[in-house]
Amino acid sequence: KDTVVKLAIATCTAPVNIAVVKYWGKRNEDLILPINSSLSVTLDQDQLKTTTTVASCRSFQEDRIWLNGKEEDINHPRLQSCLREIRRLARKRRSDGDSSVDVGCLSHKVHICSVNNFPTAAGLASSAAGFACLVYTLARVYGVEGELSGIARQGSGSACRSMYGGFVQWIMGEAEDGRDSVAQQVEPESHWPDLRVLVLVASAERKPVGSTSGMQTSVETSSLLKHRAESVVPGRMKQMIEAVRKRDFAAFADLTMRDSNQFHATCLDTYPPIFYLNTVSRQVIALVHQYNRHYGEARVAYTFDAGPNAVIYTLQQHVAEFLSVVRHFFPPDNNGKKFVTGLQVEHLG
Ligand code: 2P0
Repeated sequence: KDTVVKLAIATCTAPVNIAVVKYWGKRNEDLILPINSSLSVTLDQDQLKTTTTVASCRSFQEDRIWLNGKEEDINHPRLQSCLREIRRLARKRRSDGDSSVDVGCLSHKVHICSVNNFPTAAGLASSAAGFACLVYTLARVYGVEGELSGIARQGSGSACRSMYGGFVQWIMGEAEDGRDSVAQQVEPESHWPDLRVLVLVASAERKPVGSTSGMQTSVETSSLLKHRAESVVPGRMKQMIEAVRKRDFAAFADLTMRDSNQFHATCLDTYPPIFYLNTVSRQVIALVHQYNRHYGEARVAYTFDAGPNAVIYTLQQHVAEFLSVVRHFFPPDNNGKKFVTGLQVEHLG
């Protein structure tokens, strides 16, 4: 019996989320506390997602991590924050009498293996799905349940929103220690079944300025960002939640596009300025407005994160027609279109 080695193992998946009210700027860099609340839609589990396996074993000498098959540095401060906080929570729950916490595992090292099902060429932020998945899977191995978005937040801000499905808000909170800066589901995924997401890839290149350093410079230099956080986002969050609750696509689309535009305006107001959109992005913006104008109503909405690729929100009944319009104006080249399971990812020209 001495040769039996106890191994605890869990595999989980977490999807990417796409914000319609954007997070941009921190008030606390270490705890990852934002200057404004944000709201996003978490994609389906069968779309863009991260799959993570965590194994814990007495014979492991050290914590280790592999991302997409390549071993990475486990000492990354944000990884360390997540590991430390989950272990701290597990110990606390255990001392509070929660018998589902696996005490044996707690003293063991972990091996973490994480893969994305989408090509990095799609240029979509993977840190949200990645840290959400890591925190959730670690929690499973240790037997911890309940509110974990505050820990995922410490891996990457946007990760806290991927801890829930459907329509999710990240409440900025007020506490200095971040205890009230957590994600909350506004409506479940089943709430708006005909809402669709398309990803239009305008460039597969790496973004020139990463989100973390980009938003830091914006906080330091952009007065527009301060105005946005203090005077625009609070009202917009209320309006967006109402649009989602009522399934009012026209209002949802209008708020989504305005918020994306204001986020990119704050990037331009940052000094030196940050340019995430390119010529193709601007053509997509013009096309969407022309398409909506043609019908006299908002049928399609664009939103852009820290890169030139457009994420399109529309309703199921408009997908085929809008895609045919996109293909007409951006005929696929020889590299052609790419499809990611369940979600249409279209490469533009
Ligand atoms: C968002 N983005 O709300 C916004 C819109 C990009 C543009 O959240 O420093 O990778 O890890 O907290 O979460 C990207 O920022 O930054 C992001 P960190 P994160 O989705």
